[in-house]
Amino acid sequence: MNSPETFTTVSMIGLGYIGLPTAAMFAARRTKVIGVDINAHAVDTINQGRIHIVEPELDMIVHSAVTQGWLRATTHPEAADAFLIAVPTPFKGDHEPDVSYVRSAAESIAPVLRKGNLVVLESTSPVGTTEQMVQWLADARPDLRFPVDGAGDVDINVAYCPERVLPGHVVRELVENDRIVGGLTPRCSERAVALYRTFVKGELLVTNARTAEMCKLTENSFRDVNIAFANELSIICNRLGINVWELIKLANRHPRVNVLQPGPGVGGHCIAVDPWFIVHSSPAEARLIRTARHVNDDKPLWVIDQVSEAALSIAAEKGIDVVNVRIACFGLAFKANIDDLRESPALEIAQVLAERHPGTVVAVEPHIDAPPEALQRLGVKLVTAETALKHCDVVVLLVDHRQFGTLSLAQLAHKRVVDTRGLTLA
Ligand code: SAJ
Repeated sequence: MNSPETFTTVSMIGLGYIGLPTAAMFAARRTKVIGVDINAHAVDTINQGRIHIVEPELDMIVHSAVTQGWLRATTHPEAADAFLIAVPTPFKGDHEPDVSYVRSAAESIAPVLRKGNLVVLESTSPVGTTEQMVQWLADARPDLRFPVDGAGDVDINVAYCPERVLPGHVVRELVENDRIVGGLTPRCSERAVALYRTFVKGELLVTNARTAEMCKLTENSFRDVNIAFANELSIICNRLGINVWELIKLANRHPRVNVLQPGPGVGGHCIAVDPWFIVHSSPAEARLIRTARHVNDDKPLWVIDQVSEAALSIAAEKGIDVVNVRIACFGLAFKANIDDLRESPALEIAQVLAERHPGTVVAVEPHIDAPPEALQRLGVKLVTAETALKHCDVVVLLVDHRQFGTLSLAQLAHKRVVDTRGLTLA
């Protein structure tokens, strides 16, 4: 059987926030990469040496990989030595994991698989998905032997290796972070380690596929539970008249305490999604993990209530109708110093406020050029911080962008401030 430790051609299925940077990393190490995506626009953009996502440094790496011929994108899988799958795994209905993109990806590569190939799933997945994926591959290719039920003598090696990079730092973290490699057999792990060694400088830690799947879910659930703790504390402290940011700073001086930061809620589509995969697999047992999700999901509503209270008191002071109170939302992104508005609690809050106060809400978001459509429809304008401060009655600080660090207390004097990030109180 031909199962080399060197991989001449790697195929990346899914060219999004993880797939494209990973493809670029292999290409930068002079491995031939065939990138595959169902999005023809993404494929065309990449083939022109450009990128369709925002990630620091990635544009230059992709540009040189494409112009030097190491990276090429296509909408149809082609033969390769290794296939990596990085497609979305959202949830549907009542937080039920949707692995249909993994299934489509597996079925799309099945016809071009050859003896000696390695297939690695990178998408965040419910426990058991890698085994399920092997079954889909085996059903499509009965002529090949797959590592089903622990079979050792196989034609195709399969492993799970979750990504764990932080948006905004992807290029560095892809190289430096340790990674978990969960092969369906020890030989599968060995080959996956050899593949990632192409560009990973961090440690490659070997386990089985189910543990690797659960490890990824655990990392993001750990963060979610800890953010929920901080968010709950912020609500309790508000009731008790305590500055939560000062409190956390003081508590964190204990050598074994490290409380995270409260915010307007948890955004992005990793931390707010992945814990549900654990809850779905063990609904009776995952009590804390489920509650943390609810605490974080409810936080934007609490912020909206705070803004409504502030607006009511301004309206009473000025003798105007509450709908005419002018509100400025500082930040729309899901976290600091990025332009990513996906699943952003800040955006959700701005939207509800704009519905309640038609025509009087403005947004300040230094990382985008125009308000997203949902806000445009509601008449929300994007303005500078200066303009916002000049015209508004209530300032809602939603994202701790670097640019907002320079807001002075003098500028905020005479305003009602709802500070969800501790920008004025830290
Ligand atoms: N947040 C807080 N308080 C905090 C930290 C974060 O409110 O103290 C909020 C952020 O504002 C944001 C959300 O949580 O709305 C998520 O931000 P994040 O920086 O915690 O994480 P992501 O979603 O950008 O990336 C996470 C990372 N996971 C962990 O840190 C355990 C990253 O390493 C993963 O690769 C990524 O999820 C993923 O793709 O799964």
